[in-house]
Amino acid sequence: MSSQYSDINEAIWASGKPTLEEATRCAQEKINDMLNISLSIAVTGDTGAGKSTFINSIRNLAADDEGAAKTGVVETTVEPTPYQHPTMPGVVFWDLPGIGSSTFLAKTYLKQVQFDKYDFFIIISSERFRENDIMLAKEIQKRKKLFYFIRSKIDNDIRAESYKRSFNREETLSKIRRNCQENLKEFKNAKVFLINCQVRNLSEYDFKLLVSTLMSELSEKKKQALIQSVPIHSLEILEKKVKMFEEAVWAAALLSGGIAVVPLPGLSLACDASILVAFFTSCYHSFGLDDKSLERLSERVNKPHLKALRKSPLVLGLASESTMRLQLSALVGQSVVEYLCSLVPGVGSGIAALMSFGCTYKLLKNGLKDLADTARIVLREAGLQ
Ligand SMILES: Nc1nc2c(ncn2[C@@H]2O[C@H](COP(=O)(O)OP(=O)(O)O)[C@@H](O)[C@H]2O)c(=O)[nH]1
Ligand SMILES: [Mg+2]
Repeated sequence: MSSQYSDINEAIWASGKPTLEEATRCAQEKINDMLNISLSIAVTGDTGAGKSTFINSIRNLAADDEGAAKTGVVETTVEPTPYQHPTMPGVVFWDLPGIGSSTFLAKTYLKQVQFDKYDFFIIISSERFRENDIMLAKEIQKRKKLFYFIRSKIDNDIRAESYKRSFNREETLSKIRRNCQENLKEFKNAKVFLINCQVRNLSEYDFKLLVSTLMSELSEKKKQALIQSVPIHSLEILEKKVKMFEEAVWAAALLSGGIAVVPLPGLSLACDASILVAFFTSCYHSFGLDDKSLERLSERVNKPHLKALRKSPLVLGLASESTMRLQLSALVGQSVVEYLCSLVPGVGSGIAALMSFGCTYKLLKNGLKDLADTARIVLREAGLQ
């Protein structure tokens, strides 16, 4: 009995909430947000601006990868086309062909594309933003939605300028930035990001800034979805992901450790062990540790040995979803926990018999560290630190 009490106290302490009820409520919200992510991003701009290229890159796909949007083609319709994230189907990028000629009013356009279903808009241009882009942004603003401008193909500008004797990279970038701001002066705080949309080079200019700006402006729920799904192009982005999962460990432990008060309606998670599996699976995909992501990364950075890096038992256990599913169908409840315990270092096999907040907390923490360390090694070997 006393260990049950100390367990509850430990969970309440970890949550930072005053009571178990509040801690449970907060944990359910957090885990629900984390495991049922949904994000709809509208990407618009003129033909040739780089929409399809950007959509592929942010899904970590090259133009010729399976499921990639076709690039270099002229759109003939204003029908929005959805592109799902390869491992997170709740994250959808919508390719919205530009408004086109000025005969199309921004209002009509927004209605036609059902603007309400998007969490925010990205307006891409490879040159000056046109009157139509500006009109569209104003209409989006009136509807109190977020919008961001991307000035694409920055690599081309830099290359063109680099032949000049007086070339200075930073100055050139500042000049383009100033021009964009001037071009968009109707908006007090227009946010313009200079981007090379191609997948190999996505991280070169303002992509990190775009991610951190979105992180600071989106709601907690959408922030979770964004940071989970965004491709890892730098250690900074990986660490943001790790931190997000670290902050959810107490919540997952509380919900799966058998001490949570009666679940609130709407929580779609059925059994305790499934939270643990779902947590690790989310980390695994978010850190880009699945075979396909590793393969694409090794091609992108031209380092074939990445695929052959030694993987920890937990990574291998999560590697084949079918294996995991098999394990799950053959095992239930405690056995799944026992199986996970056998994959995670420093947890010990007898722990499953004592399932409690403290034990699940340790299992989740150590497992997360194992996956994060693997991702850090991959990044270092890929030369992306
Ligand atoms: N160098 C460079 N080329 C780009 C960039 N973005 C797109 N492109 C190229 O521009 C062309 C048009 O891009 P696409 O994504 O099809 O434009 P969309 O019509 O807006 O979807 C393609 O050949 C892309 O490879 C970029 O940032 N840098
Ligand atoms: Mg396109």
